[in-house]
Amino acid sequence: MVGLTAGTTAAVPREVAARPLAQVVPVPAVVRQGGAPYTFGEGTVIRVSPGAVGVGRYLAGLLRPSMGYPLPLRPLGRRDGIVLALSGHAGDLGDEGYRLDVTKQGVAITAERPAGLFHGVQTLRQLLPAAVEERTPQPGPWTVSGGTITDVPRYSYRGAMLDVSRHFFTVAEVERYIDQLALYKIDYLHLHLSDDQGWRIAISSWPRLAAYGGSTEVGGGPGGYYTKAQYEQLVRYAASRYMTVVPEIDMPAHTNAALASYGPLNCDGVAPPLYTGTNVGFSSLCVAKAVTYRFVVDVLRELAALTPGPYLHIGGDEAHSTSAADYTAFMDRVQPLVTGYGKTVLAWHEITNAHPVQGAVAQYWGTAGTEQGVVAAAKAGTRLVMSPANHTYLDMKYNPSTKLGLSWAGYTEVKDAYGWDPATFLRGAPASAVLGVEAPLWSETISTSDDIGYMAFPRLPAVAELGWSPAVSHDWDAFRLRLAAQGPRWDALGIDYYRSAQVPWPAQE
Ligand code: NGO
Repeated sequence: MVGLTAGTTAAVPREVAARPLAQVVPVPAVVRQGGAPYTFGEGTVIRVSPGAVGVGRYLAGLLRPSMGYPLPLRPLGRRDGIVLALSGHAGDLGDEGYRLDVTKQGVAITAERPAGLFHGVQTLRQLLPAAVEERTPQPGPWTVSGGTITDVPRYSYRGAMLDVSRHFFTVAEVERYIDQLALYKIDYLHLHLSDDQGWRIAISSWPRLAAYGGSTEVGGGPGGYYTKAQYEQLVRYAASRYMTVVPEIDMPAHTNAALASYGPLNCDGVAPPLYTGTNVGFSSLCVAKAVTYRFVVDVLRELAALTPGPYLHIGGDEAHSTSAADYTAFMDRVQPLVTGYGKTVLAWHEITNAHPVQGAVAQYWGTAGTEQGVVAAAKAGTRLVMSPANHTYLDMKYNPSTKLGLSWAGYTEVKDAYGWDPATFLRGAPASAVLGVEAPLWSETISTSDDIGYMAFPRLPAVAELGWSPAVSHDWDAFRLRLAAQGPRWDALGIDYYRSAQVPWPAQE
C-alpha cells in the first residue's frame, strides 16, 4: 500500500514503485487508478493556460531543485508533459476542485479556477517521491501512477489559526507555516493578532498598541509586531498559496495589551502593567465609555483596509470580567461596525450569548457538543466553523509526557484529531450551518517554527482531511497508512513532527 521498497543499496533508488493515486492527504474524492504511469525527464515541459502562469511557476519552483530538470513553462498546445489548464466548463469542479489525469504522455491538471489548479499541484506533489521536497538534486525516478483523480472539497472553509500574540512569530516563520498548510489544502489562515500578552499589528491612529503593547510576550521575551507593510506581505504570501488571511482582534476580553497601552480605555482610567503570564479572563475593555468605540472603530477601519479577505474575527471569548449585559451590549454594538466596513463577522462561539448579526459566523471551540445556545443560533442562521478543542486544538499535549502544550481539553493524539465529524459534532445543529473546520494553534508554550511543526504534525493533516474529503471516505485504518507515507516528506521538509505510535511510519534511514 505504502509504495516503499526494501531496496537499500546505494544504487537502488529509495522508492521504485510509483505510489497509488489514492495515497494523498486529504484523500481525493474520486480515484480511478489504471493505465500507464508518467515519468518526468530532462525534456518535460510545464504547459499552462494564460491564467495559470503563477501556479506553473510555483510548480516549477517546487520541482526543479530536486529533479534537476529545466521544466520550462510553455503555452498550452500539445498535451505532453505537465498541463495546467483552466477551463470554465470542466464539470462540477467549483472554485477549488480539480481533475488530474495521468497517462504515458504526461499529467494534466484541469480546474475552473487557479485555486483548483493549485490544489491539484499539491496532489501531484504528494504523488511524487518524498525526495522531491529536498532542495538539492536527487536521483529519482520521478514516476506518477496512471489514472484519474476528480477532487472537490467537502467544506469551503478549511482553516488553521496561529496565535502570534502569546509568542510573536516573524513574517518568515508565518510564511513557513503557510507553506506547510498549503500542502494539505488549507485555505484560511486565521491570525490571532491581539491578546493580553501582546498587540501584534500596527494601527496608525493608536500607535502605542503595537509600539508598547507589542513589546513583550509570554515569559517576558521581546515580543514584536507586524508593520502594515509586513502584514500586507503576509496577506500576499498567503494569497500566492490560495489562502485567505482572517485577522482577529480579540474583544472585549483578552485585551490587557491594549489596556496597558492607553489608560483611557480602562474604566478607572489607569493603565495596568504589561502582562507576560498565561492566565485568561482578567481583562476587559470598558464597555460604557465612548472612547472604547472610537478605539474599536479605528482599529477595525484600519484592519479592514489592510485585509482583502471577507472576514474580520472579533474574538469575544472568555469575557469573564465583563458582565453578561455589558458583553451583549458590546458585541451588539461592534458587529455592525464590521459589516459597515463590508466584512463578515467571525467570532468565538460565545457571540451566540449576544445577538449574532445576519451572516455572522461563530467559531465553536467547546468540547461537549451540547451547547444549546450555539445550537439555537445555528438553527436561526448563524453559520459555524468547527474547532472542538478536544479534537482540533493543536496546542493540546499528545500525552502526559509531551513537553510543549496544554492539557485543559485533554490529551489529543492524532486518532482523536481525526475521530469526529464536523457535521454532527454539535448535536442538534443543522449540518448545513457548518461552513468548515479550523485547527487553532495557541502559543502559550509555543515559540519556534520547530514547536509549530511538532504540534501541527501529524494532527493538522487530520483536521485538513476532515475539511476536504467526503464524509464517506472517513476511515482511520486507511488514514493512518496514508499519513505514515507523509513522514518522509516531513523529514525532507525539515518538519520536526511528533512520531505518534498510532501511525506506522516507514523506518527512518
Ligand atoms: C482557549 C482560550 C485561549 C487559550 C486557549 C488555549 C479560546 C477560544 N480562548 O480557546 O485564550 O489560549 O484556550 O488552549
